[in-house]
Amino acid sequence: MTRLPNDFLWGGAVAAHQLEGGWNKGYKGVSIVDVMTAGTKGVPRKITDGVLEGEYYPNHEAIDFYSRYKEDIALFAEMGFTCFRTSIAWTRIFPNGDELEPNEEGLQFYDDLFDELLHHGIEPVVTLSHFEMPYHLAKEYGGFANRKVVDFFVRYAIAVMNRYKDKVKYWMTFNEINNQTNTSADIFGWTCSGVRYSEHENPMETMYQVAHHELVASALVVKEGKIINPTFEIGCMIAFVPFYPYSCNPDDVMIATESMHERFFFPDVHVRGYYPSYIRKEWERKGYKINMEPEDEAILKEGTVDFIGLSYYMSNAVKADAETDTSASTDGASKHSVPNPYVKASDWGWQIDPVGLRYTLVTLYERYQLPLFIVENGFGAIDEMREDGTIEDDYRIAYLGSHIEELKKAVVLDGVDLMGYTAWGCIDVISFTTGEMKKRYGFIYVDKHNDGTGSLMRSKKKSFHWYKNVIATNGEKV
Ligand code: P53
Repeated sequence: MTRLPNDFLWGGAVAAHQLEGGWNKGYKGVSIVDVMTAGTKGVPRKITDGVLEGEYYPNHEAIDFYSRYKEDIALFAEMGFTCFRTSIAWTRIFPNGDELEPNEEGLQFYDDLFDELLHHGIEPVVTLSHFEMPYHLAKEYGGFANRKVVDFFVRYAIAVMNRYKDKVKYWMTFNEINNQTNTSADIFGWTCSGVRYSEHENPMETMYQVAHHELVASALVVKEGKIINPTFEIGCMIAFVPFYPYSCNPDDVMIATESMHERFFFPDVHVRGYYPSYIRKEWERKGYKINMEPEDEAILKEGTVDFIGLSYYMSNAVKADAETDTSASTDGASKHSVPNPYVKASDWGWQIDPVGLRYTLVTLYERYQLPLFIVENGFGAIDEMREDGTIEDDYRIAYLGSHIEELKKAVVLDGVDLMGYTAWGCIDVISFTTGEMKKRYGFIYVDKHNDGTGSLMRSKKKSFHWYKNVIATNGEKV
């Protein structure tokens, strides 16, 4: 094969909370993201105790996709998307999370959304949990630290998989489930699991307990999903920021290997259905006691995933004798991270490395031999609209183009089985890590600003026309 396969899926990716808005419409409940304020580079977002008067919560309105999705989907169709990745807001379906019956208005919203996509020949790719569990479950139950939340999640997943069984074929369970291995910044545990690790006596031990609950929940959902529709393809989703050894000093190489365990831990369990030896050894060494039910071992084994969804934005380098503070970092760094002198960073400090994408694909494919799906990749930048209304985002075209070139090598030269590519934030959305609007990823510009002002009008950027051509030529013209 010298080209990408003809059925390669091309599209864009978003998450419900980052674009829908309508945070209290259609009987939607308050989600964990609805209590997060806006930050900026180096200034973390605050997590408030409920929705407070006088605070600005950027996700409450976001870009109002909730009422404008038809217009936006028409633009995606114009670019030639063959798939579109979004998430279902759990709080639209079960507003508090512990109800027995789903909310019909919420279910209807996604019915209409998926119908609109299918009408344009766009395949929906759906994440069940993308940083938005009901706030009630975080506040009253302690989030996924509590085993009961597994049952609530499975109930929610079954409700939507049943409802959309003839509309959605591709599913993923937990978005970037591995973000929470950084327990020193509360945003990650909060958004992955509704847990603030800083409040726990031993954050890492709690993190593994939470992880176990989510891995069991994911496996149960895979099992149930296959009963609902055996043709479902159900994957996991990992934020893959590879760690390179800073040098060929064997100590650096070994620290990179150890650091990569942070990346492999979750997919190792999702794909193989059991805990890897290095984790069992870590638990033993540190005296961690992770509570497991007798049936869990079988559940993990029987609920392994069909494919691996991944996000790729950057790489990281580690040095054995470095000490880094990661408490305010959003760049996938570990305590041994150092800047890589061979690559440049974005304005938000994310290190740009297209070759790292091929390295990631090859590494994952050789380890797991499962189909891979790049469900996020993109470049967050400040875009300037000119007087005539045009936006010349050549830097974004350069970023995406160089990454697409590398993914092609992974398929054509290395034989990686790659299902598709969805560019992150195909329309400008609220930044996850900072809550800003000015960190933009889109092919479509949205007139909205950090302070919440703006007309919400949509405009095509230069990259819109570029991506359309990439898709039309199945990646040949980059
Ligand atoms: P924003 C770290 C490393 C790679 C991906 O982020 C990451 C992160 C942050 O945890 O997150 C993903 O908007 C996430 C999206 C998010 C996107 O990256 O902060 O799945 O929800 O918007 C980009 O620039």
